[in-house]
Amino acid sequence: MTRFVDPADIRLAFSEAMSAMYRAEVPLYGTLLEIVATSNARVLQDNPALNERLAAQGELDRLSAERHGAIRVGTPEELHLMRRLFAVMGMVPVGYYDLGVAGLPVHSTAFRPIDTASLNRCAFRIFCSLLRLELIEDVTLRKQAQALLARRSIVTDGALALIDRVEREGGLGTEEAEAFVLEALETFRWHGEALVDHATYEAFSRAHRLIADIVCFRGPHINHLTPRALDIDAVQAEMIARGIKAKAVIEGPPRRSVPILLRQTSFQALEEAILFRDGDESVAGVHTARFGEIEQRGIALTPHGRALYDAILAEAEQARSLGGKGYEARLTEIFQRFPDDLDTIREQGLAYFTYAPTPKAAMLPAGRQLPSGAPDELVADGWLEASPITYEDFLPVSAAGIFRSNLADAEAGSRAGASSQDEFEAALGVPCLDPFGLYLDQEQASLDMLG
Ligand code: OOG
Ligand code: NI
Repeated sequence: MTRFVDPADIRLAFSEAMSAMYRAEVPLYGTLLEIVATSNARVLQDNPALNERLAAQGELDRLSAERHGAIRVGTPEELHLMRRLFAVMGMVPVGYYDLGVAGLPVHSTAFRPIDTASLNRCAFRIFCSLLRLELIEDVTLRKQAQALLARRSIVTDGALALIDRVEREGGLGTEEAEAFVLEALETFRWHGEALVDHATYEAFSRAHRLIADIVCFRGPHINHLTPRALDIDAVQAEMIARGIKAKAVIEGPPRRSVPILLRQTSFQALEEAILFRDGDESVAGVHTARFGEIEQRGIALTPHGRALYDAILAEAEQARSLGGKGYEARLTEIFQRFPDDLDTIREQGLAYFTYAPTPKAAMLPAGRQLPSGAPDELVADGWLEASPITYEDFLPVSAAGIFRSNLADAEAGSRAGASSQDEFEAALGVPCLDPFGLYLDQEQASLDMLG
């Protein structure tokens, strides 16, 4: 029997190759990685218990490694191709994010691993957005966009052949996996030459800067990578201290003793030199697309917890105009309504946990079962230990904030056509998995193990 390389190992090699490519192309991103590594090391030094826990979970080695990146594609066919390409690395679409409601002409999913062992091996995911061409109002411009997109092919022939092979045979051998990583990398490379002349670029830019970014280039260049920060506030402060243009506010919940969901911030997209084609001539210009981001993840919330989070955030939204410090203070104040200790969060059914027997339960004589009762009672009586499940997905309001801060002018307002998850999934060829369902399965699987 042929031995196939574990898709998680292909993903790991791919994420490392992407990181090296991005550091070479965007030196400021390398600086961000250094700041994160230094800050993470300091946190671990100050917090031996955390150090021990992460060591026990095998998380120290890849602590500061990238957790996600993002791309934007132009057509349903391109989205479909991305689904096939990421499947080779064990990444499947999870979640549907409609960014139309935030005034952005895209909708998105995240390609990610879903089982715990695979996530632990390499948690790398790709946030992938699809342009909604129907939201370009100007018909001529829309037709021009369609024509440009129809002409490009974003995956190399080599990558396509290997994707076909995985679909036919079930996997890749070592050499093929190595070849796949190199070929796949080409799709996400930066192109310093636009496909269009400067006037066309400007016309797309005026319609929306995202449209220009997606339509005017040869492929879906990776627009950021995101390492994991143990103390996102410290990294944000250090970026500012070094004169790096960081976002004014950290997206997501405020700093708390029990981190929930996801906190994110970024340095703003850089202005980069681009050559535009004007007939036979090349004309120099600039484009802003690429940035660096950091993330800090907390516990995954149940629909009930998420509803509370969303309500609080909606209330805080009005305070955005207060800017950095004012917004943070207001956010912290409003978030008082969200319980900030693990027991209360669990008892109120706000978040997901896995359950395991305590040492007391392990000492029960052979054949004796745990007493019956709800997990909460068994935790209260010292039979079970509850551990928080980490949130592995994204947040639409936060994503919109990250998008906006990286588009030179912060366009707001709504472009909401009807939300079109059905169309998105038709293009993908598979449904987007429901994140809540995945966390619930994980919680249930831990309970089923108790027998
Ligand atoms: C994606 C922005 C969203 C996140 O982490 O929420 C995102 C993009 O700019 O293409 O990456
Ligand atoms: Ni991101």
